[in-house]
This record gives sequence, structure tokens and C-alpha cells, in this order.
Amino acid sequence: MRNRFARMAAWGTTGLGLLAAAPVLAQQALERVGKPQPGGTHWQPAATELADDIHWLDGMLLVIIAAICLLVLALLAIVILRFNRRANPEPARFTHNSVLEVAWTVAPILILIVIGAFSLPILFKQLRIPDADLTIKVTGHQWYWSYEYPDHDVAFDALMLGSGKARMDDALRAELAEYGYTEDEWRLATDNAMVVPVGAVVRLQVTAADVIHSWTIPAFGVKMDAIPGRLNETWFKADRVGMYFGQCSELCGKDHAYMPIVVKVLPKADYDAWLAEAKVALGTSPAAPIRLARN
Ligand SMILES: [Cu+2]
Repeated sequence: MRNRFARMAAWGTTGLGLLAAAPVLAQQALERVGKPQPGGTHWQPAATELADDIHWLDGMLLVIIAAICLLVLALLAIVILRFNRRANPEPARFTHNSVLEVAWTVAPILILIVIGAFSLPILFKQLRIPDADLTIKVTGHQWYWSYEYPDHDVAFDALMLGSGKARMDDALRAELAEYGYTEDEWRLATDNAMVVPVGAVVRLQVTAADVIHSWTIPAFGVKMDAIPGRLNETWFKADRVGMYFGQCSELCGKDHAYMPIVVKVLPKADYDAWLAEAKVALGTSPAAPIRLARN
């Protein structure tokens, strides 16, 4: 709460009102990805090629691990049924078998090489950042995120709506609606969101101001530790317009569960309109980022 009041004072209420009103219009129709679904136990639908790759690798590993489990199960069953004391009263006395030992050493090596041949290229794709269309600096704080668009002189904090509330009430319902969220999006919804254009390569620079946090959007296949004193880099290219939810993923203190992440992926024209408004509402005079960081 303290943070939000400080920011309102810093930006002036006119600017904040302008910005708060605009995303409401834009996000009403946005597909929501990353909030809990009834019976949802699988991956969130992939919105980037990176996430697609990860899901494919997961499926492929599942096939391999299932085959290995079935093989081990079958061997166990054979041992239990054919070599128990009753079925096999006179056990063999040999202590080793070179062919068998070479086989059970070489086979796992081959399996690991096959897995590595598919997983390493995916890993390298995550690590090699393509030429970026947009750079955003993400800073984790106890307990909120702040975002800076250094090329556009825009910086803002993103705080969970209704923090400090123990249960839903009319005021909170109204606040969520005012920001364009539904009631069940409480504890995922933030006052400001990271906004990016669809199809743009976004380079993220991730750091923290106090303790280690971790920034993630599962649907993007992106998770990056935010470490004080370090600038970690990662990237994504969202292929689908939508509103994507994530949460701090490194236990960072008592309100770790209350620093959600919202990314809005908008058509280029909507993004440009947002950016124009953000420059007015959230634009940074030279002193402003420092003041924000201190909040
Ligand atoms: Cu955190």
C-alpha cells in the first residue's frame, strides 16, 4: 500500500488515471493464460516457440522414461516369478557377466546422448538472445516488480491488487473490475502490467533490489532468477495476443506469494497507443527512476 501511495504522489493522479483507464478497454477481450483452471494439471498453452520446444522435449522425455520404467518393471516381474525360492530352488553361482555389464553401461549412455542431442539445442536457443526489438529491465523487490523500458524512458512498479486483504469484499471486487480483471484473478492481478507487442523479440534484463526473486511467465517458457548486483538476461517472442500470468518463483520473504506478474501481449497498434500514454503517465524525469527504486 505504501508503495502505491508513494507512486501516486510521484506521478500525479492525472497520469495514473489516464493509464489505468486505457488498459481496461484493451484487456477486456484478451485471452487469459496462466490462471488456475478446473482440473488443470498440464502445461499452460505455449505462447512462444521456447515454450513449444520445452513442451515437446517434455513429451519426448515422457516416452523414454515410460519405456525405461516398463522395462525395469518387466525385469522385476521376471525375477520375482521365475527366480523365487520355490520356482528356482538351486540358484546360479556366477558373480558377473561381462556382456551384460557392458550392455547396461552402454545403453544408458546412448539414451543420454539421444536426450542431449535434443535438449541442448533447446537450451542454447534460450541462451542465445536474438536481435531484440524491445528491451525491458525487470527488478524484483520485496514484494513487487518494477519495469523499465530504457529505450522509451518509461518506468513503473507493478503491485498486486488488494494486497493485505484476507478475503474478497465489494471494494476489492470494484477495484479489480476497475483495472479490467475478474474476481477469480485476485492475487494474480497487478495494477500495472508489462506490455509488449505481439511477435516482437523482447530482451529481458532481470535483477533484484534486495533479495533473490525469480521472474517467470510459464506460458512463455521463461524463468529467470533476479539476483541483487547481477543483470541476468533472457528473451521471449510471444506469438499470441493475450494476458499472461506468472508469480515470483524464488522464496523471497513473507509476501513472496503476493508479487504476481502480468504480461499483456497486444497488437502492435495497441502497444504503440499504450506506450504513448505510458510516456505521459509513467515517463521518467532523470530523478524519477531513483525515486521509484527507493519506494
Ligand atoms: Cu520475490
